[in-house]
Amino acid sequence: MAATGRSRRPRRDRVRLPAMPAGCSNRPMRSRLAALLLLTVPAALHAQDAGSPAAYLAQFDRDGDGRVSEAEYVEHMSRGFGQLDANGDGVLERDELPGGRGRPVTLPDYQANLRHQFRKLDRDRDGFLNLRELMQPPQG
Ligand SMILES: [Ca+2]
Ligand SMILES: [Ca+2]
Repeated sequence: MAATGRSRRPRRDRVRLPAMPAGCSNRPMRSRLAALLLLTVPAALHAQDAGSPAAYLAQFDRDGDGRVSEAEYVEHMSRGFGQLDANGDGVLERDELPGGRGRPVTLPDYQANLRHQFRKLDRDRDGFLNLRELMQPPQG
């Protein structure tokens, strides 16, 4: 192992968010992932609606410890799934997806993606999202 300051992360572990929702659809996997991300990304956007970042965090923070655990994150973000799942069958069909495109997404798929996103947001890897981590764009 090279003892340079920063180690290389395996590329395959990184999921890049499209800056624009449209655009990247060169592969089916891609567009599906893009659809998943579209469902889960707008955290920071919602926060502006919620009034303050702290109020936004409080929506996640069930146990009131001022930080968001993975379980809290997945639970809260999964509500969006329930809202989108108009017929309540646990699958987001194409017509239930934002933009009306992409492949069907099951709740386990969706939650796996949320966990993945949580790990990316948890910059200091303490297993919780603080306010700053929660509010950052889900990249890097
Ligand atoms: Ca908490
Ligand atoms: Ca953290």
